[in-house]
Amino acid sequence: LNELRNKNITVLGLGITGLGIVRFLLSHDITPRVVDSRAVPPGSQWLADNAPDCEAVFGPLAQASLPSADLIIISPGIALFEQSVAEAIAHGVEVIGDIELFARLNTKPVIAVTGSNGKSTVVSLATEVLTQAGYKVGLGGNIGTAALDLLEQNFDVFVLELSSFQLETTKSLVCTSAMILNVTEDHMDRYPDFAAYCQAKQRIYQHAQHVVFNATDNNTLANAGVGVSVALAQADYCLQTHEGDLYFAAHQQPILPVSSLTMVGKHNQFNALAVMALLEPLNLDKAAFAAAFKNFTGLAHRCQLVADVAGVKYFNDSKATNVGATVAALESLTDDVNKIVLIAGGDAKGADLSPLREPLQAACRAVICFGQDGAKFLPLHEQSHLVADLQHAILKAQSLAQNGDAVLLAPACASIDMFPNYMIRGEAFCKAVAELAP
Ligand code: UMA
Ligand code: ADP
Repeated sequence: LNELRNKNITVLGLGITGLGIVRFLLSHDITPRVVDSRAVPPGSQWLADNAPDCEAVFGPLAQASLPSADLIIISPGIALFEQSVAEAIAHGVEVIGDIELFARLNTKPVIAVTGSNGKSTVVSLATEVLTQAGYKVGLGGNIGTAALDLLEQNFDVFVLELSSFQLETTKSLVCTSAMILNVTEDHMDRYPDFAAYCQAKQRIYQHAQHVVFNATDNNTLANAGVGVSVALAQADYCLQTHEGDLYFAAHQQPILPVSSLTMVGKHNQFNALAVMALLEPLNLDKAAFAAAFKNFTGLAHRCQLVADVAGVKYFNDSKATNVGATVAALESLTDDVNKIVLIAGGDAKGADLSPLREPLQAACRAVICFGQDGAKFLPLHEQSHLVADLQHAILKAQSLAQNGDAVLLAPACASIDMFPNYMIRGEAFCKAVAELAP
């Protein structure tokens, strides 16, 4: 911290992350300069009310003279290749993220998770297990709480969900345990290619003491090739039949029956195994896992059964904001329903949608699409219909779904073209479904 005191610090971005950084620095009597390209960033009112002495520059970054800083602490929503940031880096300015600052100051164990899908579910379930085991857990990062807001709250252990954006600007994080759950295409508007996205995720393993990877996804392997593997079959942590029942097993030992997990779907069984593997170094009692697996019913907007209208089940998976998550939803629902009418579309973030073709062909009666990139779904299924908005999509889906089918909102796209975020999109879906006449 003393090192920071002598520096001219610019906090770049004033959203959740930026506010976390500013609050932390101010609490240590360090007054940064605050810059955001938005005219009125989310934290501007807080800053005006609580830190009127902080110099704030809101608006085009070119006017913020970033190269004059000694240190820029950047928010994950701003790319390092952004021209003004790139100029500052070329000028020799050190640029780090909030997780890097957290890492430099933290002394507690960190369990960290990245991946394209399942991060929030895995960190939330891990937190529940640790809580059941009596730990005071600081859960934060990409899941929504800035890590620096947690740092000084006297937690026993931190569980961090880390995005590729956060990892890009992190180099000192020592993880007690770390995992890349999976890597499927996402955020292609922020990376030159898929390899660059994978590389960003790999940074989670840099100083990890216990590496966990997905045995079915080579992109999750650490460069050194070491680690504990997780998969539904043939891995250190996998499913295993024991006395006629399917079990979550660790190193060939059955630990708990799969029926002890309240969450449904194969991907959630994988997530439960991931949690067990991640927490291996802590040697927790089996009872903590049993209690957490039972209590944890899953997060909202992830493959959530919303209603059953005239023999058709409606699922809200608004958090399926990329192709991989939509494929997981289709695969996990096919066991329980006849055919699926999928509602998809929004901002595809530059993704290649073609990997959806086969799962759509296998599982779907029809595809109803809408939004900015809705038309891109049309060639993927012969029964596809482009409609104006989510409301029309639900009505069209209802008209096509048959008894025993599911209507699934799993858009494979971000919501920002038509909604403030995926939660509001999911809530709009739930509300419209509630109003459907049987
Ligand atoms: N922005 C500007 N100008 C700026 C700063 C930001 O236009 O000067 C824009 C960004 O492009 C972005 C938005 O503002 O569209 C928010 O960016 P931010 O960096 O201010 O975001 P925060 O509010 O700090 O929230 C971030 C994460 N957001 C992103 O990485 C975009 C949150 O994850 C995270 O919960 C929070 O930090 C706490 O760690 C959200 C997210 O969408 C849920 N993450 C992506 C994902 O999960 O796919 C990576
Ligand atoms: P993230 O935080 O990585 O976005 P979430 O737990 O919020 O992950 O889930 C996001 C989406 O991914 C949801 O649609 C969910 O059903 C799906 N999902 C959850 N776990 C997995 C997994 N292990 N593999 C693929 N998809 C998954």
